[in-house]
Amino acid sequence: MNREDALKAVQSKLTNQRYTHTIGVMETAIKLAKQYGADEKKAELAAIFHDVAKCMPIGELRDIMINEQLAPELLAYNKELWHASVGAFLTEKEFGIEDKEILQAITYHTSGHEKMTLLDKVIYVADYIEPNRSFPGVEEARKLAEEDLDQALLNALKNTITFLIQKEQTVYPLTVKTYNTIVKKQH
Ligand code: DGI
Ligand code: FE
Ligand code: FE
Ligand code: FE
Repeated sequence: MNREDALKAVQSKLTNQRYTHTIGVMETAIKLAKQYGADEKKAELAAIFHDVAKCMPIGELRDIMINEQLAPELLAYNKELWHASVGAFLTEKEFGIEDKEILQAITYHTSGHEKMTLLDKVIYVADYIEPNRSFPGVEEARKLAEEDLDQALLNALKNTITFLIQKEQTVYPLTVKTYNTIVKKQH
């Protein structure tokens, strides 16, 4: 699917703000893919579809998760995580994108996972630092992404987990496993 058709496909499913975020992730993902040698076309498509399910009603997300038996363990955790699995499902079933690397990057864009590929990392980091994001620490996160993709990934996971703990929210075990895997590689 070309960029124009992909953008048109997701636009009707997203609020204006979420669409703007998606464009930002797309541009950032292409830039990171160029810099770190990931497939730019796959980065573009994964970025365009990564949040395709983000604006759906929670009940609808839950129904799809149950009916399609997508990651049942996710249902016991925060609903913020559900759009990633459902997004990958819709990207394949509704929009016909069958590339497994693209679908995997979408599935794990919120939690990460233990064996992240270059493309998975590019999407995870692009989602975190795209130009429309503003939160304390985003400048540092952007600087790290220019220097070292793994450091940028670790920083984003660290901040996300810290933020969740501060708000006394549950942390999905896979998010912690991802963090552990990266820390172990560093030492
Ligand atoms: O969809 P986006 O807002 O672009 O970004 P995202 O899909 O990376 O993250 C969505 C939200 O999910 C964000 O507020 C952080 C939260 N999140 C990430 N990992 C976990 C999590 N929430 C919980 N409860 N547990 C996690 O492990
Ligand atoms: Fe998301
Ligand atoms: Fe993210
Ligand atoms: Fe996103």
